[in-house]
Amino acid sequence: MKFLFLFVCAIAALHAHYNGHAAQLRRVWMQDHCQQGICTGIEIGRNDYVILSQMPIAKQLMLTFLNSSIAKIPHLMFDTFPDLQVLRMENCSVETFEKPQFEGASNLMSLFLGHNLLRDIPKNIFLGADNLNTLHMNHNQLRLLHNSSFHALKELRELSLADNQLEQLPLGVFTPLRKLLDLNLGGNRLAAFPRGIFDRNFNLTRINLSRNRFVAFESELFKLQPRIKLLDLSGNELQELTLNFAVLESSVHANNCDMRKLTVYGYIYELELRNNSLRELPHIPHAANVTSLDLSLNPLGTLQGNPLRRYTGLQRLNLSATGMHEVPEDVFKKQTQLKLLDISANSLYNLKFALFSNLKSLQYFYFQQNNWNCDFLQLLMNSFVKKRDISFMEDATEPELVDDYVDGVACWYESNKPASKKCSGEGLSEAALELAIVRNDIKSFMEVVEKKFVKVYRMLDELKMRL
Ligand SMILES: *[C@@H]1O[C@H](CO)[C@@H](O)[C@H](O)[C@H]1NC(C)=O
Ligand SMILES: *[C@@H]1O[C@H](CO)[C@@H](O)[C@H](O)[C@H]1NC(C)=O
Ligand SMILES: *[C@@H]1O[C@H](CO)[C@@H](O)[C@H](O)[C@H]1NC(C)=O
Ligand SMILES: *[C@@H]1O[C@H](CO)[C@@H](O)[C@H](O)[C@H]1NC(C)=O
Ligand SMILES: *[C@@H]1O[C@H](CO)[C@@H](O)[C@H](O)[C@H]1NC(C)=O
Ligand SMILES: *[C@@H]1O[C@H](CO)[C@@H](O)[C@H](O)[C@H]1NC(C)=O
Ligand SMILES: *[C@@H]1O[C@H](CO)[C@@H](O)[C@H](O)[C@H]1NC(C)=O
Ligand SMILES: CC(=O)N[C@H]1CO[C@H](CO)[C@@H](O)[C@@H]1O
Repeated sequence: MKFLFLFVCAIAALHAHYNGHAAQLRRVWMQDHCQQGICTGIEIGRNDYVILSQMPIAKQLMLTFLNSSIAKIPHLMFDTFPDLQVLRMENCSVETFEKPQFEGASNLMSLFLGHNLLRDIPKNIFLGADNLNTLHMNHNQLRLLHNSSFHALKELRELSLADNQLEQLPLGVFTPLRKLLDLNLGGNRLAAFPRGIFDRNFNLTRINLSRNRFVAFESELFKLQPRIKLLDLSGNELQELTLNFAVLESSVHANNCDMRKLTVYGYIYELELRNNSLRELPHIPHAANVTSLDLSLNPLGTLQGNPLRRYTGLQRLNLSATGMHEVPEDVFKKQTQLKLLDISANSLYNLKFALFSNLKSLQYFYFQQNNWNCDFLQLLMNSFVKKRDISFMEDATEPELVDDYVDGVACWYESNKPASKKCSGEGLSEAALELAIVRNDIKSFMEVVEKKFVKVYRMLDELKMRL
């Protein structure tokens, strides 16, 4: 009986929807293509009207489509698989939705439609999928959303719209998503949000806005969210950022932003600020609560004026490639809980041992890719690193004009002094500093030259092609 009903429906729908179009009625028997929930080699065109089975197939909870070209989710999908909870149709060239698309999909919990060709999420399209929990539509070609694109998704927890072409969002678009926890809008073209766009999403805790075009960010937008766990603002055009949250529970990422100044009010525990233009440490009244701080690839220079004194709870600190020529001896005085310290890829020649006196918890110390004096480095290894059984890293690539290695870490002898003279680790001669700087200049000069050569060769190749 059910089959008959289905079939009649199908024919009726066919007439209703495709009157005048070159619609094709096709049978794609799922049992021929699917094994244990994995379906391969299915082709469904834009105008096909497919029947998937003679009977509804019960107890099929998950379906994954591979190597298939499916212009649209078959109309009878959820009639054929009434128990379906997870549907994966990624990288299947899905280009459009059909209306109604999710009728009977009330068991559907997760829908993965990433890496397809969708351009639009029509109004009210999710009617019927009222228990959907996870929706991924990353890597499609979405440009615009409607204010009712997500209507009916009152149970949705996780939404990814990453890597689309969204430029603006309409004000009511997230309103139906009362339970939304995790929103990924990374890799779009957003420059601003309408004020109040998240005012109904009280449970939102993870927000990914990386690789967009934000030049400013207003934490006002999230004034109703009591606890933010993750905020990713990497790859935007922010120059100055002020965050004002009650609690930022775990992490803020703001890499590659050209950011010069950061201020955070409220509590924050992890900060990843790699590859920005920071010349000073972030200003954080509650710095004592920060446990992890990544400042690598920022032009901080030598840390004068004891800038870490308020960061008393730090456990991980990355100062790799921050342009340090020396490290002031009292800079880590308050870091008694520091477990990991990375000062690699700077221009350090030696350090003062007083630096280590309060680093009682240190377990990982990375200092490769510097301009170490060999005598100092030997001393550092023997009287600190190995003595305390601290992990370190070797130099992976051979630096220019290297003199020697100590336990795999490159170093140089001071050319004007006998190599055997023990370096006390105290003081830093002007000449040595200059030498270190010159070495660094040579290093970057070589890099530039190499890049230029690659470019010249590429241009030559292109010329050849054209001739
Ligand atoms: C997908 O197709 C390729 C070739 O077209 C084939 O090598 C591969 O095994 C197929 N994968 C599956 C899971 O069927
Ligand atoms: C998508 O599938 C095609 C074959 O159907 C394959 O060649 C391609 O690598 C896949 N892309 C991704 C991102 O999975
Ligand atoms: C949704 O957008 C339409 C125009 O596309 C507008 O007329 C309507 O008022 C909007 N509804 C809400 C709730 O914002
Ligand atoms: C944010 O989303 C992008 C794109 O999907 C991803 O590469 C990145 O890892 C995400 N960030 C975090 C912190 O998960
Ligand atoms: C740093 O960011 C710039 C763009 O701001 C990018 O071109 C570069 O590859 C990044 N470097 C690293 C090591 O991430
Ligand atoms: C912040 O750190 C202080 C001192 O370590 C601690 O007493 C306080 O409970 C922390 N506050 C939060 C919200 O984590
Ligand atoms: C420190 O930062 C550099 C550059 O971003 C990165 O390569 C390195 O892995 C980081 N160190 C640790 C211990 O994570
Ligand atoms: C999972 C979760 O955080 N749920 C909360 C969502 O927000 C409501 C209030 O709007 C809370 O009552 C829930 O606990």
